Amino acid sequence: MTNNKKVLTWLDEMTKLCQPDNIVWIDGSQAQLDALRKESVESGEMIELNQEKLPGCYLHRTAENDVARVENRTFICTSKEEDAGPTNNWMAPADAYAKLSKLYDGSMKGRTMYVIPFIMGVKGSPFSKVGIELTDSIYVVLNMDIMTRVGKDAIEELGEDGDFTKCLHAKKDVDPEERYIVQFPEDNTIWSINSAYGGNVLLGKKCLALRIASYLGKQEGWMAEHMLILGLENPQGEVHYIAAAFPSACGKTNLAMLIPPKALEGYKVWTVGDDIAWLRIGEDGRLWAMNPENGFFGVAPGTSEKTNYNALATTKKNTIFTNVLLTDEKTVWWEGLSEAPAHGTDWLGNEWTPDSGIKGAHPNSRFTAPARQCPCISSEFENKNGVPLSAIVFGGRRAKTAPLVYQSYDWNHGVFIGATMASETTAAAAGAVGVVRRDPMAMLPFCGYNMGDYFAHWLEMGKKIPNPPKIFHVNWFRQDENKKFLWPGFGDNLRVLNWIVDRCEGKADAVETAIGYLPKPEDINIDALDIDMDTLKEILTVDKEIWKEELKGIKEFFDKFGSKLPEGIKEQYNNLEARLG
Ligand code: OXD
Ligand code: MN
Repeated sequence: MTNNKKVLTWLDEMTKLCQPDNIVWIDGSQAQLDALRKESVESGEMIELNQEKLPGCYLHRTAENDVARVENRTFICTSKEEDAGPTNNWMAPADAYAKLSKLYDGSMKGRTMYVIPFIMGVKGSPFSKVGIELTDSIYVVLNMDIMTRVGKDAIEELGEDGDFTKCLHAKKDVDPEERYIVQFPEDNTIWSINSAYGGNVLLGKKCLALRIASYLGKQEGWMAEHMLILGLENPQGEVHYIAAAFPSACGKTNLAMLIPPKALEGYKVWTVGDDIAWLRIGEDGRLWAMNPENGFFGVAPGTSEKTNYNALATTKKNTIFTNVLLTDEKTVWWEGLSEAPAHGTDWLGNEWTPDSGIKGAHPNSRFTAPARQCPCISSEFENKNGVPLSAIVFGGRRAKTAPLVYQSYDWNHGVFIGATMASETTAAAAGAVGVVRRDPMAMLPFCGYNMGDYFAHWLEMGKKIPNPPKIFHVNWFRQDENKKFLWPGFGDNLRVLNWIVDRCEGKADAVETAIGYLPKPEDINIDALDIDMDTLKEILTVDKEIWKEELKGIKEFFDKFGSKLPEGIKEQYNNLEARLG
């Protein structure tokens, strides 16, 4: 399919290593993909769902031990350990290649190796990057076809001499003890072995679009961020674009696809991306954002018509479900979707009833769905130039510390706010509840290099953007003394986004506090909301004593970075300390 010598040489090398019986190039044609779907159903790798109710939809079950990303098996392999930094696992590249080569050796004997050329981004866009994934899994091929742009277009984009990310995946025995997800940023290479679960094997997503891309972005002067992108249209038809980063369990997908409450009729939220944003400085001096993905790899449990109508609607056709419950009529179900069916087959393939005492769908079960099927997909989703950002929003789940919303004083202060992002653990995750986890820019598991250098890159970018987006922090999760949530969240978060946009437009006033600019309570629209002014005032308070405690946690976290912590961040820390008195 290509004469690109770099591709052919690498393919030859990897073929000798993995020794597949056959090699199949994925051209992206429907005929080829249909044949693969048929083959995977015949082999049992996928289950065809009820084609009347869910046309083009399939179910896949992973191994019981292979249901999530594995951060402790994920490595950043740079020549120098300090370039991976204190928050990443590190191996020397030579050691990693040697160790993993033994595992890949002959791993595809008796199997087919699929060669998937793919583009992260739109063909012909200055943002886009090409990757080629070699895999022995049809599930990976079919998911990559949804999540990225695969086939001939990618080969054309690559050209005769273009560079690409070399992605190698072998399913092998799915042995968790020998599972590795390894990034070699200096070689633009990703090696994944012994897993067949989405985040570990769809190498365009977290591995390329965040870990490798963040490294490339630092070299090339752009940014790869773990952010949703949305367009907020006001009743006058004007659209402002916002990118937002949240740790998990903060409602990122819901925000990306927000449905305005009745009281805010005339507003619309358009989804440009639900997970990843690549940011570049535009010719006009603004920061522009593009979603490099082509689909959503969303968490199923909790998704319902009520919580996220748009996400659910996106999954009604051409979707691959992973580890959800199969109903007797061959449709799908998960906890939080609707009333439980009386009988079905659980994610492990066992007979299930609501009395089984275990969940029907795995808590991290997923849907892989084409973004274009989303009812609120933005008209700019495939714009080669991306969309210009008015605001960047960071968020976290904090019971007391962070107010509903605040704005940074300037770019550097905004970088500090992102770098000190944190969330309190919920009962959904194993371990103690309410423990503060620091997750700078929600990039902790996804930054492909030393996070100290990453903060420095953010500060450097700020110097180069003539007209930067304003930076905000939100917290939908403030609680009262009885642990009751004080803010309704979901669609009503639009009320906060509106204040953010008003600030960007210079239309709203603010109160200057120790941590940043806060809204005047009367500037947040609470029409038709079951919330009174006193509650609103409460969630807009900043308790200096709590923030002084917060400073200690921030310091402890920053100390990890030693001399890599940029002066600009230290300065912001000192400023905050001084403002808190
Ligand atoms: C995801 C994640 O799956 O951030 O998007 O873990
Ligand atoms: Mn994510």
